[in-house]
Amino acid sequence: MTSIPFAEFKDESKIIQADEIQIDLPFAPIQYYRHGWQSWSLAAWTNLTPLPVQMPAIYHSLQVDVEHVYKSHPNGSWLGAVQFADGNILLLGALTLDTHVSLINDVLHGSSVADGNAEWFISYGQENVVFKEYINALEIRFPKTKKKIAPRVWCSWYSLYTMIDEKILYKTFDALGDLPFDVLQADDGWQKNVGDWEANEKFSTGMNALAEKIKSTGRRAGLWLAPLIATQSSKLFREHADWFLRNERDVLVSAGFNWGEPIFALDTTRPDVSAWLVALMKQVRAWGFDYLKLDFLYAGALKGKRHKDLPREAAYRESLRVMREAMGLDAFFLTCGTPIFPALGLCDAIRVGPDVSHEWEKHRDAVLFYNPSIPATRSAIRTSLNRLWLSPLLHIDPDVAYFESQENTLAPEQKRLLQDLALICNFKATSDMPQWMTAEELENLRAFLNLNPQVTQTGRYTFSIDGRVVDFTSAIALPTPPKGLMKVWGKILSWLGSQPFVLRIFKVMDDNALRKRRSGL
Ligand code: 9PG
Repeated sequence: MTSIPFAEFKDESKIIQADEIQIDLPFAPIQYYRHGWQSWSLAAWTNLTPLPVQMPAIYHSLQVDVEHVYKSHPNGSWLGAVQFADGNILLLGALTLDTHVSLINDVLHGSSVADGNAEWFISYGQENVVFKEYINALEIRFPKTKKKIAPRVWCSWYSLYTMIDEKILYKTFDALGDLPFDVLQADDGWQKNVGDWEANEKFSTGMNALAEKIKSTGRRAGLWLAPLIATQSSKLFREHADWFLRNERDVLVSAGFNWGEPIFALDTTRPDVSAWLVALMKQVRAWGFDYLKLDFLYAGALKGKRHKDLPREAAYRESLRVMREAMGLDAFFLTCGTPIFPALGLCDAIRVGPDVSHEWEKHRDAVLFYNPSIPATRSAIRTSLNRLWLSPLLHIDPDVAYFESQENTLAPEQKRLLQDLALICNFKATSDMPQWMTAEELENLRAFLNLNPQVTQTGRYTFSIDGRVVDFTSAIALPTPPKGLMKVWGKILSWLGSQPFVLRIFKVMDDNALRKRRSGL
């Protein structure tokens, strides 16, 4: 254990090699910066009282780092920071993977599970200066890939969800007319199953034809895949059960529950799995797609007994390197649901928050479940804004913005916040169906896509965009944790929400609502 006195980094930041490190805080802190493990995990400045454990537990492996979810002290992945009453902050941030930071009784602790090579950056001072210095140090360890311009993307997810077919997509691509999009991206719904990455019966003319259709409109073709997971019902899982990650007791490691069934994680350190991933990436490129959104990537970094005995994040990073090489540097590579640090330097863009939704916030999810990872616009804005400091390293994707009001309950000012966030991140995407939009909304979308505003940050959550003041404070606060009967009610609902049969009923209801939504198209 290495202990670093305040005097050593008070005036100048410091880099220290140590597997375990601790810093006695010089003053009492008032806030802690928690940095969640993957895209969908919370990043936020919070007070020092423990946060409730987010529910339902069935989603833990899919939303947070399960290895740390029950810790009550403020903690986070790779870095942690405290703020003092005078406004200054103290940051302890790793420069290596497989590291974690916690605050226990006014002592910041950094720990590592990869023995012998952990390295830490320590700095004290003004928040923006400290994070800038940290980024500079990170950039040396995780050199950025040559920065491409972030394309303007239309993605199918946030309107049609899994209810896509080639007829509706082709119609939509035509209806997008000459709107200045660079990429049209098909999301979840084209594949036979999660794990079986072939066109399903709704894409009967095949994936080549889909890419061709997109390219005929003058845009690049984008595709969603979740290459590191498979559902229980997939052919991949049934035929290659030995490819999937198991724990020390030889039990399959859960990668969560989605699409109405359990999902499992590939052991990417197996040579046969790695060869399969390479072939998959080449196949997707051969179909004609060169914008790849790879999703549910956290599964590659779950704890388990791997073929090669590597720390879990190192194993995951190696799988990203393999996929990156196979897809080629000329592809635009967006990682999603990804542990943040292992992806640095290997992708072009990273999703930095949970999914948006056509609702601001659901009381059940935000308050009763205390879950900041379930899709909701407010949660997406909160976590993305708290990860803006990453932007010098790579493109940061705050998820899509909305413009239409037919299928959307966001207030105009809430939609505006999402649009402004996209301008600040300089990553513009939407899923809005032109068929649902008024002439005015279409013009707003066009103006947004054409805009390259002057952005200055004026405070932690305030900005000036071409001279206009934008304040995100209303999106930032976390709900007050439920107490008494509300807490009990939350637990009951969460128990119900962890029952596969209940989740299947919800899925049937969601699918019906979706079918109704798209019936007019
Ligand atoms: C496709 C989608 C979209 C979306 C991704 C990802 O249960 N969850 O917490 C959960 C979070 C995110 C999520 C799905 C489930 O969405 O972020 O853009 O591609 O997958 O299935």
